[in-house]
Amino acid sequence: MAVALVLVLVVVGSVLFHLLSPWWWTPIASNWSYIDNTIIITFWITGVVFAAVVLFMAYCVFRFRHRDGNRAAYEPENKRLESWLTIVTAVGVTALLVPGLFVWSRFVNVPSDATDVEVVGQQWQWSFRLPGKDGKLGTSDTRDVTADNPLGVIASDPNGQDDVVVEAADLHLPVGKPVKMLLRSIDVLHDFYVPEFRAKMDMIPGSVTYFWFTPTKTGTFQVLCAELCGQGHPLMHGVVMVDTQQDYLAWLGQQQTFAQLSAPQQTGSADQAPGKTTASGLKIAAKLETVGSR
Ligand SMILES: [Cu+2]
Repeated sequence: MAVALVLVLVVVGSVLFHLLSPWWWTPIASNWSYIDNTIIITFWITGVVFAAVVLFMAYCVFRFRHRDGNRAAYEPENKRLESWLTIVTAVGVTALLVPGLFVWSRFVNVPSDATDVEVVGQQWQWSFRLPGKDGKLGTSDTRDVTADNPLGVIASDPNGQDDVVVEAADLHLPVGKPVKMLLRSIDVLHDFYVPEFRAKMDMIPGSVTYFWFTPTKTGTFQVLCAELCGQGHPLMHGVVMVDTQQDYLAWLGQQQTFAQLSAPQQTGSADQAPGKTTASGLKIAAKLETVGSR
């Protein structure tokens, strides 16, 4: 009896927690309402099945409890029950999977007018690269990463010279314009995640993964790393600011291109490269100290 009551309380508690909980999704700021809809469908199916199974268990515990003189009927096969359960399970699993397939097909089919934006993850910071006036990103290679070329842009590729490099700083995007996020990692697995955009994907050293989205609201959004990537993982934050077209162009005008960033190296400013490395190293060391003291 007590067990049956506990099972009922688990169901009632779970439903109440869901309805009254103050924690819910952040307001959406991209075109991916399909993803929210898919999660809601999944939530309803798994929620109804959870409540039905646990309440049925509570009913059985109560209804078939031990009573002196009662004997259980032995019924190893029940064709009708088995086919009924198979059909219901098949329908449920199909309803869980099919909406996801439709959303996935939209997710990986990038609109032709999407602008490329490269995101580079490394322990434990985010950097970005935008195509310059030619509209093309130059090729890159992790083997070319140095203090002066933090993203490993291949210097001999003319397409890369005008690329805008945003190292360990905020990314800006124009509102209402589709972007294709090209995701690279130069050390371990990371995962670029902005909750408001709903889209996210793992970044795998040695390959370029991608997703696309259209920012639908201006504002400042936090970037999180959604893949455990080492000691500094919880501090791997970044910022994406979605601007009006005018603000975006103003920001873009202030950014440095790969050619500009590589220029001091050629003129022989000897102190610059080691100074930069030390600053970046100190920042990470300071972050780690904070992690250690928690
Ligand atoms: Cu990470």
